[in-house]
Amino acid sequence: MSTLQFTRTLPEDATGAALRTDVREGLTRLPKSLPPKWFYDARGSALFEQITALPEYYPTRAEREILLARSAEIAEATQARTLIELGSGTSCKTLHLIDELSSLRTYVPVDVSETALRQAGQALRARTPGLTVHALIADFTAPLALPATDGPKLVAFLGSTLGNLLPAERAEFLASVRSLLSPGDALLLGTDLVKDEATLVAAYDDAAGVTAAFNKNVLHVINRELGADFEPESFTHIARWDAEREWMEMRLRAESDATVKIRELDLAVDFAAGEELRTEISAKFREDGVRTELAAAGLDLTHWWTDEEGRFALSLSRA
Ligand code: AVJ
Repeated sequence: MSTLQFTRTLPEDATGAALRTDVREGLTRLPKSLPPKWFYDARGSALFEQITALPEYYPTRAEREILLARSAEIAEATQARTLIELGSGTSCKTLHLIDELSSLRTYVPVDVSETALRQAGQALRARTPGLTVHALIADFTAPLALPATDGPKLVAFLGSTLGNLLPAERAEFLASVRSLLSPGDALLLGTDLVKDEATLVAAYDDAAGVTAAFNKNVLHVINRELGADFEPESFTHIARWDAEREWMEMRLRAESDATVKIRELDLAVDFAAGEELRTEISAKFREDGVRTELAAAGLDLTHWWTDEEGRFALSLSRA
């Protein structure tokens, strides 16, 4: 019989407290910035799901192509008995990998969204008899306490979410992942690759305007959660390639002078006409850079797979 279990390691108000700190810090410094994790309320998550189906947004399809082509090899190379997926969301892309991992006993999806975990857990339980699903409601950017499970372990971090962290945050994150692993365990990492600027900018500034709505959603989240009076329509969505740092940036540009009141923070924030608020970086990678960042965390890159068009990579590395 399959079993389904949930553990919450996020205190009930952790999210609210973290949002208040991030908004106060990010909006009282220059240049202003907000961490991308606050896009993802129910509406933001639905908009992100729409983004993954846009013709311009290739990363999700490219990563799925690699997972379909390589899951058998991943199973063979890892012999994993436990799969831990960080930021699992709906677990959609992972189903094929789970099917191929014949030695798998336990799946540990980790996400801040209990709703997404419940849906994924129910679906998996129906689909994969004999699999223990132990869902963790947790913020994977904070230190994780994992349930005791059999090795070898495989940690999966897909979707190029690593690219949403700044380089110093990535180093800290990879070191904390490494600390979860024992010799013989592995990390499966999805990374979007450096490519021509036009392709990248189109992926983050689609013709239908879904990414623009997703970007502005963070202002709706702050309005609702912190009693702020942002007028999302008076901000313009910007997607820009930083060729030096090799990352995409999403920004929101204030179109006129404005003062925004944030009631719950007892704070008034001034925007000058033309001022830009950074809402996301999405770093793009090269094989050498990924190998170097993994090595710095004590992980040895053993496999590097890309889609046919060379747009996206999955790598396997070992502790
Ligand atoms: C969360 C990493 C998958 O950076 O590409 C999509 C989020 N932002 N469009 C990315 C996102 C704008 C996305 N990931």
